[in-house]
Amino acid sequence: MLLITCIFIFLITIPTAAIKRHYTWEVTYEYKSLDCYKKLAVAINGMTLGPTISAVQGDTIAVDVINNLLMENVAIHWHGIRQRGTPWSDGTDGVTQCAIMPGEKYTYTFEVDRVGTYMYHSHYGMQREGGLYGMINVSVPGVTEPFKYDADHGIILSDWYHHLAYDQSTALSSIPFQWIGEPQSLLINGKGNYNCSGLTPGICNSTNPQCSPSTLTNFWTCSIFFKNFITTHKHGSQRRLRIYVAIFNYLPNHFLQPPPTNPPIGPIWNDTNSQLNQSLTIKARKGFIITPPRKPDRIIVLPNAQNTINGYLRRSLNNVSHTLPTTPYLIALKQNMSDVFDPSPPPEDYNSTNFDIYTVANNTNAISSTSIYKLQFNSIVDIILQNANSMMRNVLGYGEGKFNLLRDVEKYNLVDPIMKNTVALHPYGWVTLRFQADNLGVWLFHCHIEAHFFLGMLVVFESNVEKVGDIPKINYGCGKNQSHGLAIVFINL
Ligand SMILES: *[C@@H]1O[C@H](CO)[C@@H](O)[C@H](O)[C@H]1NC(C)=O
Ligand SMILES: *[C@@H]1O[C@H](CO)[C@@H](O)[C@H](O)[C@H]1NC(C)=O
Ligand SMILES: *[C@@H]1O[C@H](CO)[C@@H](O)[C@H](O)[C@H]1NC(C)=O
Ligand SMILES: *[C@@H]1O[C@H](CO)[C@@H](O)[C@H](O)[C@H]1NC(C)=O
Ligand SMILES: *[C@@H]1O[C@H](CO)[C@@H](O)[C@H](O)[C@H]1NC(C)=O
Ligand SMILES: *[C@@H]1O[C@H](CO)[C@@H](O)[C@H](O)[C@H]1NC(C)=O
Ligand SMILES: *[C@@H]1O[C@H](CO)[C@@H](O)[C@H](O)[C@H]1NC(C)=O
Ligand SMILES: *[C@@H]1O[C@H](CO)[C@@H](O)[C@H](O)[C@H]1NC(C)=O
Ligand SMILES: *[C@@H]1O[C@H](CO)[C@@H](O)[C@H](O)[C@H]1NC(C)=O
Ligand SMILES: *[C@@H]1O[C@H](CO)[C@@H](O)[C@H](O)[C@H]1NC(C)=O
Ligand SMILES: [Cu+2]
Repeated sequence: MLLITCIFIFLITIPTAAIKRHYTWEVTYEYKSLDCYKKLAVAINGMTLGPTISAVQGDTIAVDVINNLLMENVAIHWHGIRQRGTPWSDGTDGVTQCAIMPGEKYTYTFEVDRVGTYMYHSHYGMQREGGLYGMINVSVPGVTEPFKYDADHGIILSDWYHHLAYDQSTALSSIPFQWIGEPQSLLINGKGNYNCSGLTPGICNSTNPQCSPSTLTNFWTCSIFFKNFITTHKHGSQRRLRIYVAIFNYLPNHFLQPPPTNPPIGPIWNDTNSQLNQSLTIKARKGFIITPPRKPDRIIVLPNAQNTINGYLRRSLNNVSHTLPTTPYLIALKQNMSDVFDPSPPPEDYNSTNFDIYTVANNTNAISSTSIYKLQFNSIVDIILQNANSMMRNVLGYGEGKFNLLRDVEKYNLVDPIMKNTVALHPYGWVTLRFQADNLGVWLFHCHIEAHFFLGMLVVFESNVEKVGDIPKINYGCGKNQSHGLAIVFINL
């Protein structure tokens, strides 16, 4: 289980001359050996990991995405970017836009209005697992940061499976359900190292320069330490563990030399309490605190579970497994279409009296729905996640065990909570997020484990779409707004 977490540092805004940065990205499939094992990867201008977008706060980013995948759509989400005034550029297939079809071009235009380190990634099917992701670095020049450091390196970690995203999505939507297992590698900045022993060098070549560690020294400039990456996945009642080893080499130590000191022994992988303690120690720095609103107007409780729907194994929040409509919500809501999604409100609470989080019933039936949470403009919303996962929110509290509204609200940190766009939810734990619904549009809120998202572990929030400006016509074109032009059919005579 890998969580990619972005950490934000808030700095005083200094007005600078904002510029427009224009990029042209061609998306293709290429054979890559990112962990030494050769497989198809999605590339942007030939690169997997994609290019880093470096910008200054206030800049406008315009990315022309050309889909040259031939047989597959694309949509790119800019994770952590608020998209104020440009909700159509959020890049979520089925929510804000019709995915970009092969051979087509779509231009994402948005402002990077806050400093920070962000990422972008595909939001079409399970394509992110295919390698479509990269970093966004938004800086503010001329501001002295409250930390002293010699260098600033961006690090992006990701799962890497040797099976294609198609294999994975087919396995996950089969009867009987086939779990995709743990990733074969974890990549650090798009590089990893798989054990090629027993495989032919044509398939797995441990000296391929595309994989680590041979190229890591180009990028790390400072002793070696080894880091164990641990992923766990709770599936049914089994818990599986895998340890990945990655190497960061710090010069002047030669990268083939062992580290001069032993790596520190961290807490064991399943020591939930120390993970919880770590989450609790992270607070906003004095002088950079964004005080959360005192009270919520609405509380939405989202317990998560694994359920069955018509024999298919699904993931649910509050016994609802979400399915996306063929017409994107933004388009449907803007045009007042009444027959695109289920208009009834999804559940926002549940009877927790006898709900035992430690022995949740196995695969009970759930419903599949397209219903969404409509948020009143500017209202303050609390989301309580009960052992679930994954947006820019004040993180008020973490806890272990079952969330108890009367007891646990007292524990909220209303003084110096941090803002996050991705949050770790600890096993059998809960987390409360608070935000103001002041961003017009339709927003996807979901588990950031691609397979869980694929299985329906998502909800959709709407904030007054009628106030949203004109949506670019290119966002239309699917579902109810499918072009009624001639379909091109190839007939083999
Ligand atoms: C972000 O950009 C700034 C300004 O160019 C640079 O100093 C910094 O090292 C970059 N950070 C990362 C993580 O790339
Ligand atoms: C690679 O796999 C082989 C065969 O399974 C094993 O003998 C060897 O120890 C492994 N190497 C590493 C570095 O784990
Ligand atoms: C493995 O990679 C090395 C370095 O790129 C290359 O010289 C060698 O020919 C490759 N071996 C095979 C069998 O492809
Ligand atoms: C944690 O994992 C270790 C194996 O890595 C196991 O021996 C231990 O029982 C586990 N502890 C708990 C509380 O699950
Ligand atoms: C977590 O923090 C609590 C309170 O500070 C402490 O009693 C406990 O020992 C810590 N647990 C771990 C595993 O670090
Ligand atoms: C989901 O449904 C099952 C079976 O009806 C029930 O036991 C469970 O409490 C429900 N869970 C939630 C969160 O409502
Ligand atoms: C949708 O409904 C709103 C509010 O009732 C109205 O202002 C708007 O013109 C309608 N839009 C369309 C496309 O019908
Ligand atoms: C919640 O469940 C308990 C135990 O089954 C029951 O006594 C109580 O009436 C339920 N509360 C509501 C509001 O349905
Ligand atoms: C779920 O299924 C497993 C394996 O079949 C069983 O051991 C466990 O007791 C079940 N849990 C519940 C709450 O029914
Ligand atoms: C989308 O489809 C609806 C219903 O068919 C139609 O009324 C509307 O004009 C279409 N909008 C666009 C931009 O094509
Ligand atoms: Cu994301």
